[in-house]
Amino acid sequence: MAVEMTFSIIKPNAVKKNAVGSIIKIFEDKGLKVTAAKMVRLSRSKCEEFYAEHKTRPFFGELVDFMTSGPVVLMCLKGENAVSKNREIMGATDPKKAEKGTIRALFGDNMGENAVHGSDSPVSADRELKLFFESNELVNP
Ligand code: FUP
Repeated sequence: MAVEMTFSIIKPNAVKKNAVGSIIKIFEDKGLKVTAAKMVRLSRSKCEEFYAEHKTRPFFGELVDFMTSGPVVLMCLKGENAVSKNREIMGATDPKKAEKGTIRALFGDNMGENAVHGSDSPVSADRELKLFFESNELVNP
């Protein structure tokens, strides 16, 4: 088992429904620690860079519209196997298919507005954390 850092976003629909605290509590109760966090409104260009791998997908425009529609919470989560643990805690991309008790089952509205993002691999986590945090913001607290 390795201690890892992963990148998490609480998406605009979850911020709008006042679920920031409830979502962070779930991460903490399951053993992940928030080691960096900021609430921001993403610019279109930063959001397009973040989701670059989906650029040619039909839902890309809608996804960027949604992710820039209101404030989001950007976080670094740390813990044993943080990348895969976070994916388990989040649940499946489609909230209708997400296991009971997962964040997406609890707070997701649909495939796009699915409450949270979480890095899908340690390599993605590294890229995504560097995109949104300075290295001095990620020093172990
Ligand atoms: P995930 O890793 O679970 O966030 O899912 P993906 O990387 O497959 O999708 C990235 C984002 O695109 C997700 F937030 C959901 C959104 N998406 C859609 O809006 N429609 C789709 O058909 C697939 C994904």
